[in-house]
Amino acid sequence: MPNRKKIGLIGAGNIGGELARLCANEELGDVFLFDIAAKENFAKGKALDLEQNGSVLGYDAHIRGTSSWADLEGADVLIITAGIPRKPGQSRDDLVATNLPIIRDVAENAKKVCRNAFAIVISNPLDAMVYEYKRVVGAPKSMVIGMAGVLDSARFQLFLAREAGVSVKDVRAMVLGGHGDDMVPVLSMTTIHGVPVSALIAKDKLDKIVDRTRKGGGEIVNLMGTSAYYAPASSAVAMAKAYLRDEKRMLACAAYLEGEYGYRDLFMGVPVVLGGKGVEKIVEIPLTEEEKGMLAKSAKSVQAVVDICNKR
Ligand code: A3D
Repeated sequence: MPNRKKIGLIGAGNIGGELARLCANEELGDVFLFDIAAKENFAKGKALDLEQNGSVLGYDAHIRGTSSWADLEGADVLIITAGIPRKPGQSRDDLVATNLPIIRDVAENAKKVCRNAFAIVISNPLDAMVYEYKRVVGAPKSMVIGMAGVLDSARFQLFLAREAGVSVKDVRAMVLGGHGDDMVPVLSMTTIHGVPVSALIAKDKLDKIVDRTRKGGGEIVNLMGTSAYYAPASSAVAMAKAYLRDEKRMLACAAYLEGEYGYRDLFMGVPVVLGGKGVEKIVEIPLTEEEKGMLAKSAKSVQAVVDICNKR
């Protein structure tokens, strides 16, 4: 089946299951839902349920649950959610101790069986985990990316739409920087169908929305006791689709920086053009002095977590 793409989903938990459903529904390729040996049957069960779902919904995708890396041989795309999600009261950075060894294990195996795959990392703390994945695999910067900005921008857009009383479809916004509490919602570039958002929403309301966006992940963790998974999965699938279908989408993603925005040897959320060659371009947009300051603060936080990882 030379034309069928192979998609490896590493981690068959909440996001992994939703990723499999979306990839199958869009018929992006054959899906391998991977988890640790203790959860192989769980992954197999989810895969079977989702294949049967295709008979009802009318999609035809092969979905296999597995705990064998050999099944990932030659995968075109890997989406990595392996690790634990946050619990109420935890920060994303609290996950380093658990998720760092997991991401190293995943990267070591990916390096052996599918080092050329376009890899999208979702595991938290995102910017440090995607850095570690790239470091271990030794993949080119165009082929490794972190999912956060699409999700954070989606949250920001929703809150703005609800406040302005308009459809979320008409709000355009981008959230840059690290995937932490000091992420940078770029207000200067945010519009409602081309109209600057500051003309339609009062400053005090905008400030509250920026704050809610920054804490958007925590809000859901506090409600559900675990991380969000529908919107995170949709965000990653939008990125995978941009690669598989050479869509040239401009999306906010955690990309490896080599001087862009004044940062080097760091993954952080920036606008990128995603197409058939992976990260085809990092787009440098003009930021206000205030936004540059916020980005600097965010970069410092990301670097601090990377430094912790480098010492372990
Ligand atoms: P969960 O439902 O617990 O699934 C994670 C799965 O990873 C579990 O089934 C584990 O068994 C599996 N796993 C553990 N170790 C390995 C390993 N070595 N190899 C393969 N699989 C393994 O979590 P989830 O799906 O809700 O979240 C997954 C990750 O995404 C967490 O780290 C979350 O914090 C993160 N997350 C990130 C965002 C971003 O926006 C970046 C949003 C939401 C969640």
